[in-house]
Amino acid sequence: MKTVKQNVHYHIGNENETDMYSEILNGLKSMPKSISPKYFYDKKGSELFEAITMLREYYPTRTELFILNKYKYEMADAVGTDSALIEFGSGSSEKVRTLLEAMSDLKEYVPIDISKDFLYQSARALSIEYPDLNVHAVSADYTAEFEMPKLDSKRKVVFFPGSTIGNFEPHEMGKFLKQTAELLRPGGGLLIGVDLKKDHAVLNAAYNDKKGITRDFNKNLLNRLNRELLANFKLEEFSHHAFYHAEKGRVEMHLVSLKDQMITIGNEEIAFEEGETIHTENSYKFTIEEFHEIAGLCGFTPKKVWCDEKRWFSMHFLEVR
Ligand code: AVJ
Repeated sequence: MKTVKQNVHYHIGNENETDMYSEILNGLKSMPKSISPKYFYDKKGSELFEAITMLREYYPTRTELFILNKYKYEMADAVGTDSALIEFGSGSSEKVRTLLEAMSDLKEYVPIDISKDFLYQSARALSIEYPDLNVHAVSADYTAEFEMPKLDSKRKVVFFPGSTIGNFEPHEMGKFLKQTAELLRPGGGLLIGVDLKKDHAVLNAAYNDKKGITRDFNKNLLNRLNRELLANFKLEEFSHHAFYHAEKGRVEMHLVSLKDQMITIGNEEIAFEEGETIHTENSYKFTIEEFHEIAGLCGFTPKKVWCDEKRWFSMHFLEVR
């Protein structure tokens, strides 16, 4: 039997300590009602998000991949030759493959993701494709504290694509960036995808696609609560509402109750008024200057920015002071 050379190592960075039921119940008892967007991504939700990234109206994924592919050699240069590349929320490690095309000398790649089985499987697959790369898969919630494996490289660079940073509230974003700066140490780098402010019609269309995939993605959250938390939401009694809130600089997604109704979840009851919403996501948009200012306050010095021609999406390289 022929064995395939693999340099893949598995680590537990932290254990998930949040209790989904109490967290969601808290959100549903709050005024206004809300649920964290992290709960979108069960199996069906991840598949629906994947389908969203292929929609004509949803420009971010396609645009970021275009920027990555066009400037991968400049990005590789910024990362340098004796750096370990650490990816937050690596998923299937699809985007990093574009970078790796320009980084034949990279020695260590550290994908970090909360969904352990999928992470380990993706790390194994990547390791077969790149037999000389040391892959350290870390199962962890990267927004909390986690333990890093021991690395050989002199410098660390975090890769954080997808504009996932837009899901954080301003105070969470600050906390996250400071925590990342601490992990990286002075001289370390951050390569991050940031979605930009633009024509409101473009933003509204991206979260209200014609095929209704974003609607299904939003409403799938109710299916998940029905299944996993023994709730009894009727999907036809809620509608998808997504819009750009210019003053707040964010796209908001909500689920709107179409009538006065009572919902059971586990052994609790939640009352909804007609028109009342569950706020399910914020997706903040930035100008390049706004992002530089926030990152600057958190210990980073902006080094380089890459954009598409329309300036719809940006990728930044920053260094810890
Ligand atoms: C994965 C958080 C970047 O905010 O655009 C897509 C998720 N929500 N359509 C985004 C999402 C609705 C996406 N992020």
